[in-house]
Amino acid sequence: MTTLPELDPIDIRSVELRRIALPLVSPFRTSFGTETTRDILLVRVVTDTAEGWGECVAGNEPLYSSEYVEGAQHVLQHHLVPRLWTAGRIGGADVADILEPVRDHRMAKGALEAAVLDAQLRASDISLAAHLGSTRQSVPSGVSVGIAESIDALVATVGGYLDAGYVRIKLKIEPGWDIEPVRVIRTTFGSDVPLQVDANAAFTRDDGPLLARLDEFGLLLIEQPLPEDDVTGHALIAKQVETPICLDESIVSSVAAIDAIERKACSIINIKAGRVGGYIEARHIHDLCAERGVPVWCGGMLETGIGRAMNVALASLANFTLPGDVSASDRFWARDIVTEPIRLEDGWVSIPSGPGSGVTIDSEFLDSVTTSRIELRP
Ligand code: SMG
Ligand code: MG
Repeated sequence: MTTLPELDPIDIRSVELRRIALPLVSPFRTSFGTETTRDILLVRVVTDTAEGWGECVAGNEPLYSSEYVEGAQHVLQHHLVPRLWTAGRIGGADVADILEPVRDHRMAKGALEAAVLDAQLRASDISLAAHLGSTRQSVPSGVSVGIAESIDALVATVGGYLDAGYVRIKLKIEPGWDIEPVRVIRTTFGSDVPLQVDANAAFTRDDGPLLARLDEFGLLLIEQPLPEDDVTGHALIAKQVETPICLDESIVSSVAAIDAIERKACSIINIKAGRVGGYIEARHIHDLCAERGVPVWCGGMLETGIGRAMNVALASLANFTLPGDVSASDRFWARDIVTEPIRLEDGWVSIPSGPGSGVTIDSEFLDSVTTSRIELRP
């Protein structure tokens, strides 16, 4: 198991569960649906010396995975936060063990762990990046492009992101929006643009020959072509295509990561802290992939500046060798809820260096987008 530097434990006085509604700058369509406004659950942990924030990546509906925001709030309120009250002084590294009796609900657990870790790191004056073992000051920024209304609209959108400086493009695909969009993007922007696709589980075991038609376009990877639980199916697809298969939804833990690697279901892994239950498990998966020679990259879940800053810190670890979905805040938000939104500088984003996540909440704006708030105490 990954060991991180020891930090002094903290005394948690209260936990706030806050929901905000934040409209996206433009609708984001994937194979499972279209999002226009995000209903986001934030977790705030208060101690006598510091406070910490975590962001829950569960979606409005259980479409990306079985978790969804209302369910995450329920499990946090009734099953996860109460377990902290009996644990005494703790730190971020204790949270997973304390919550272990509760099955799954990794996005909810990850948000709580992030808030505890953020508070603890702020109390210790250490950045999340330094704590996780960051090796860089900035990371290259990739952008995820939704399924468009038309091929022309897709070309315009991708052109805009390339002009903005994004160093890697990911196209969302689904049956019927697969070969053609990739072909047109390649023809329009050339073969030098680092390009990959993400199916969000929309294909079947029979689609090997179709997916093999993507080989001629020199993609970095094909992400999650089949359903989450079909690890063997991914291994079958991997034998039929030359493009590396990358798993996202299937990798819910370090155990799942090792299983997928050993079964040759993927040769690249997308790491999302929320999907695996927190940044510490994410770091553990990073380490075990490094030991096995499997490159990783940092995924995104349309986070606000809180989760985005933490993702960027994670993405600065050594084995994150492919550009992540760590785009600038303005990729999704007209205004972020933090005072230092993530910005693109020549296609790269900087790793926040301040304590914890390194970002400061814009309290006035946060209050203006808040839809509900509850405070939990021992
Ligand atoms: O945050 O840049 C982002 C979004 C990246 O495409 C992205 N995420 O499957 O990788 C993925 C999707 C999941 C989010 S769709 C709700
Ligand atoms: Mg994905």
